[in-house]
Amino acid sequence: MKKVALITGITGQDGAYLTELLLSKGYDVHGVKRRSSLFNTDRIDHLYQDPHQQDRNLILHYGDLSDSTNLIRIIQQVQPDEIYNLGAMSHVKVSFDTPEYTANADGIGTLRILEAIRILGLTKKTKIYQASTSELYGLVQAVPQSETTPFYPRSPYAVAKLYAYWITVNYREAYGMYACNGILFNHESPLRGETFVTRKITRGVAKIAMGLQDKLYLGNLDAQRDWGHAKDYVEAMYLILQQETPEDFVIATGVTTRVREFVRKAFAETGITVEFKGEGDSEKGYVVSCSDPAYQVAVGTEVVAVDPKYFRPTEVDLLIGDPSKCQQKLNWKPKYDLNGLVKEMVAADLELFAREKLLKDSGYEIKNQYE
Ligand code: NDP
Ligand code: GDR
Repeated sequence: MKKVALITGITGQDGAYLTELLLSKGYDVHGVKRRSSLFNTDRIDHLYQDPHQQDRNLILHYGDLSDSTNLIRIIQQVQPDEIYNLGAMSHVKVSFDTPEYTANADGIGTLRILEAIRILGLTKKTKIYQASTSELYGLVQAVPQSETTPFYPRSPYAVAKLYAYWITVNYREAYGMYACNGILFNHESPLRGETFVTRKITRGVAKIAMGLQDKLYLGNLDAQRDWGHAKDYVEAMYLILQQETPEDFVIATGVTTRVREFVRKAFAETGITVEFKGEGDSEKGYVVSCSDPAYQVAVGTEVVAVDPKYFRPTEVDLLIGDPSKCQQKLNWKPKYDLNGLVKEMVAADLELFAREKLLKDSGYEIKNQYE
C-alpha cells in the first residue's frame, strides 16, 4: 500500500525538500498551499504535475492554518498516514510586527490540525510531525541545548511555537496519538527565504561580487547559530515519524557560528577577503583582497554595514544543539557541514544573478528588492 502524506507549508523551503524526499520513497504527497495574488509554487514547480493528468502523486489543496473547516475537509478527503505541519509565519523579526497573526497560524494552527485528526476519528491512523524550533530555548539557560533544556521563548514567534509544542505533547498523552515535535535548529539552503540572514548574505555577496550591489546591511553580527542544511533536516523529520513510539527530538549539528563568520565564509567563496573593523552599530566590513579575477571589488571598499533596524527587541544570542539523541535513536547524521552549505548557497546565488547581470549588461533595467 502506498503511504499518503499531507504537508502544510509545502511551498516553503522545507516543504519543497520534504516533498522531493517523500516522492522518492513512493508516497502520494498532498500539500496545503495558500491562495496568493502571485504564483507561489516556485520551489516545487519542478515536481508539479498537470492537474489534468491521471494517477498524480503530488496534489495541492488550497487552504490556510487559520481556517479549521478547510483543514478538516482536506484531512477528511486525503485520509493521510502522516501529516507534516510545516506551515507557519516563520520569520522571527516579522513576528514582532504581526504577533496576533503569528499566534493564530503557528500556535492555534497546530491545535486545529490535531483537533481535525481527533474529530475525524483518525487518532490511531494519522501520525503527526510538528515543526518545533530551537527558538523555544531563547534566552540561554544551558548549552548545548537538548530535549531536556528548559524553554525561555524570546519572540511572539517562539511563544506561539511553545504553545504548538505543548499542545502536540498533550494530544499525544491525552489521546494516544503518534504526535511528535522535531526541535530543529536553523537549517538553510539555496531555497531559503531571501530575508533570513544566511540567504540575505549569500545573495548580497553574489551581487556585490558581480557589481550589482554596493553594500550589505545587516543587524546583529554577534548572534551565534547552529546552521545545518535543509536537505539533511527533512530526512530527520521523516525518521521521527518512522519510530516504534512517538518522541520529541532535537535536530542539530552541534556546531555554532557567528553571523560575522558566515559573512566572511560567503565572501571567501568569491575569492574576496573581508575584514571587520569597529564595534556595535559602527562595525563595518572592508575588502582586503580579491583572488578571483572574475570578482574584483576595489580593496578598501566598505561592503558590510550594520543597520540597527534589523535588531530585534529581544534577541536569541546563542544556539547550539546537542544531537546525541537523534544520532543514537534515529541514526541521523548530516551529510553537509557549514562550509559545504555556504559553498552551495553562494554558487546558487552567483548563478541566479549571472542571469540578472546579463540582462543589465544588455541594457534592461533591473529592479533591486530591499529588505
Ligand atoms: P518557510 O517560511 O520557507 O515556509 C513556511 C510555509 O508555511 C510556506 O509554505 C508558507 O506559505 C506557509 N504558511 C505560512 N502561513 C501559513 C498559513 N497561515 N497557512 C498555511 N500555510 C502557511 O519556512 P521553512 O520551510 O524554513 O520552515 C518550515 C517550518 O519549520 C516552519 O514551521 C518553521 O517555523 C519551522 N522551523 C524552521 C527552521 C528553519 O531553520 N528553517 C528551524 C525550526 C523550525 P507561502 O509560501 O504561501 O508563504
Ligand atoms: P532565526 O533566523 O531568527 O534564527 O530564525 P534569521 O536568519 O532570521 O536570524 C538569525 C540571526 O541573524 C541575526 N541577523 C539577521 N537576521 C536577519 N533575518 N536579517 C538580518 O539582516 C540580520 N542580521 C543579523 C538575527 O538577529 C538572528 O540572531 C530561523 C527561522 O527559520 C525560524 O522559523 C526558525 O524557527 C529558527 O531559525 C530556528
